[in-house]
Amino acid sequence: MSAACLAQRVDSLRGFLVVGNMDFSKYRKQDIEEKLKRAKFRPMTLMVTGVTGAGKSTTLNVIFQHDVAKIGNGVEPETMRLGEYRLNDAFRVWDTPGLGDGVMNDQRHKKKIVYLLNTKYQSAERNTYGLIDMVLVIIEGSNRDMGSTYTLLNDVIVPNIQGDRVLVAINQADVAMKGRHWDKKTKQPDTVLLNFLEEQVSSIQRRVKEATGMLIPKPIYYSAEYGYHLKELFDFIVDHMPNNRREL
Ligand SMILES: Nc1nc2c(ncn2[C@@H]2O[C@H](COP(=O)(O)OP(=O)(O)OP(=O)(O)O)[C@@H](O)[C@H]2O)c(=O)[nH]1
Ligand SMILES: [Mg+2]
Repeated sequence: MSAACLAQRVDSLRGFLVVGNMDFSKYRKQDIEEKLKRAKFRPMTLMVTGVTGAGKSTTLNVIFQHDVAKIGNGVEPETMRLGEYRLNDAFRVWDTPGLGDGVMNDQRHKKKIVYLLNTKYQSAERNTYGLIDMVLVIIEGSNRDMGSTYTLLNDVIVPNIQGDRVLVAINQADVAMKGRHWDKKTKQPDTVLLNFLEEQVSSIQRRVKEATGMLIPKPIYYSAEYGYHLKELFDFIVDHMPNNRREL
């Protein structure tokens, strides 16, 4: 076996260990296919966005079960380019660079995201539609940089895609209370942290409404690092898939 092949095996094994035997390329595939058939478009294309260090790339790596996206050290922004990943022939995801990376870089990153949100394709009937069907905004559980999240929502997301195509999810549930009340063995929060996360969900939904005017579905919380609520994250996305193409 070549070194590259071995490395890939190790990577996929790591993903396997994190989320058990969950294979997201097959999970709810039939359901997704049926939704797309009714909506008359294919594939479903999701853009993942959020401030730098929120865990966008980590989330994609566990869903795809190997290292598709480069993960940062939490200080320097890691993803600098837009990148497309295919989970299967019905579902694609675009990873994006995170805001909160200094004024100049943020301008550059915003431009890339706006460009992606305005990228069009032509259907067989020669109508044009937006490439991105839906946006997932990832927030980190500790709420370190909510200012950048609101800037992202207000300056980039709201003006460029319909609000009912936007979902918010809270990652890093394990460190939402600085690592307290998280059981590393069972990979679960205790009741104190659970209550805290539930409150956070309501407060973020309310704060997003106040800051942007958008009424988003109740966000879910998860931990990409521990594979906690990843199935719920995927369900959240599939359950909110749009039922038509995006007019542009
Ligand atoms: N504790 C904890 N750390 C996490 C979790 N998810 C990601 N991280 C860590 O957070 C850091 C940043 O993760 P990335 O996935 O690179 O973040 P990103 O959102 O892609 O960042 P940019 O590419 O810079 O926009 C890494 O050190 C991850 O290991 C999580 O659920 N819990
Ligand atoms: Mg990244």
